[in-house]
Amino acid sequence: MIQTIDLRGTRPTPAELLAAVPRALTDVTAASDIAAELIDDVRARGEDALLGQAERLDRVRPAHVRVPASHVAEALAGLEPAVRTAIEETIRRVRIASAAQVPPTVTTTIADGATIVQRWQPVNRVGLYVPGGKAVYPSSVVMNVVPAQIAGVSSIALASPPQSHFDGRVHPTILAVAGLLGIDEIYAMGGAGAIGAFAYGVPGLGLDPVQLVTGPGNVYVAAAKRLVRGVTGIDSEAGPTDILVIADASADPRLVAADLVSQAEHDELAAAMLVTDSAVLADAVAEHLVGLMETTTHSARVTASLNGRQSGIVLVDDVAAAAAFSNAFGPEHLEIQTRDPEAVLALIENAGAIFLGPHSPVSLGDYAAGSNHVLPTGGQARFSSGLGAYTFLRPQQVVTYTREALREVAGHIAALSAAEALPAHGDAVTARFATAQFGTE
Ligand code: HSO
Ligand code: ZN
Repeated sequence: MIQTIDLRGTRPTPAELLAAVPRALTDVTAASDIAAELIDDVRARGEDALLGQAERLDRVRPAHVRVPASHVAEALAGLEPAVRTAIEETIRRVRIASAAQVPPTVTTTIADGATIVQRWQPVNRVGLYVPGGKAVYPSSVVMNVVPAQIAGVSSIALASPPQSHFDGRVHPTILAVAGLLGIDEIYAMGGAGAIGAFAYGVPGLGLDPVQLVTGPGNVYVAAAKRLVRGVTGIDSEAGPTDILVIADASADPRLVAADLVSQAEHDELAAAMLVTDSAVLADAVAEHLVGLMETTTHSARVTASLNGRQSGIVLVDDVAAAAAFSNAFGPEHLEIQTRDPEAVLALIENAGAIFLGPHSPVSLGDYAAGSNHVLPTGGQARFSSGLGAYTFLRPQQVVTYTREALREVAGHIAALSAAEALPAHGDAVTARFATAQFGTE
């Protein structure tokens, strides 16, 4: 049975709210030593190391680490038509939403003749990791590749573990989706070793180092991303998924329960939370969950997630208190199913993605809303965002001053350079007004 926590009549601090439903701990630091060994092995022995790691960890030796074009073509030919159509529609929608994430170039005039242009420059080359363990998500290929393409990244490599069920090939649906997106640099490699290969390159494979590694993965992948950060950029570290639903008496308990189960289906450690001011709704949802836990396909996993300490139904005094709880939690996915969802939205600060009203379930966002489903987990929504075109873009400032505009601030630069005992800084400015070349004044 899912736990119920009654916070009505209390005024908990954000820290106390978090302690009430602690997230499942995944110990990235503990995985670090093993991840470091795997990365070092790839740096030292290249392709041989990747093949050895595949044999040991994926229990299959791929015939090729670099996936031949024929494997992609075969996978595309075998893709079920309904899945192909669905993926194509997802791609179309994510492209539209991602295009809106590219900020415009902005020119700011600071003073007469003094301008700063802020432009957004894509990183040159990215490595996208697609897990292949208990979770194989072709939809995540779309969610990683499309924003990178929309941002203008010119070189995109993809890695996914070789599958023992498919003769050491990358999962065919992943290959097919990569094919639909025009990705032709694909590697059958997984785990921490794959992250190391992206960061440092593998000359024997023709794999050049990337500037940014993105994509989810298990705790070893997260540890590897932490280790290579600085050598290459990374997106956020992915942990177990979570959903938090804010609902009042107007919500349909059947739908709330279905949405909680939909994310619990990912992982025993997934967190599923309902925060409500209605004891009647709370009871009804708890009852529906009992039924669903038994009948749902991944019953054992869903039951473990919903009955875990990280999941629960939280009773609060009103929707404002529910919003405060959610802000402290920083959910990856937040659903608002209340009489006036917009009014609750106005109170929300921290969330990876927000789903408003009864017809916007998280699974819509997972597959076909157009929004991105790679979102900050583990409370990272308090300081970071989901994946988007902006993930692959860097703002750059371009400074242009005329001689007259420079003269206006020359005195300030001289004063500050003297104050910092860096007189050559000031001299670089005064030189522009004192030499024969520039005229004397
Ligand atoms: N809900 C997951 C993404 C996903 N769902 C992939 C289905 N497939 C994390 O946002
Ligand atoms: Zn999902």
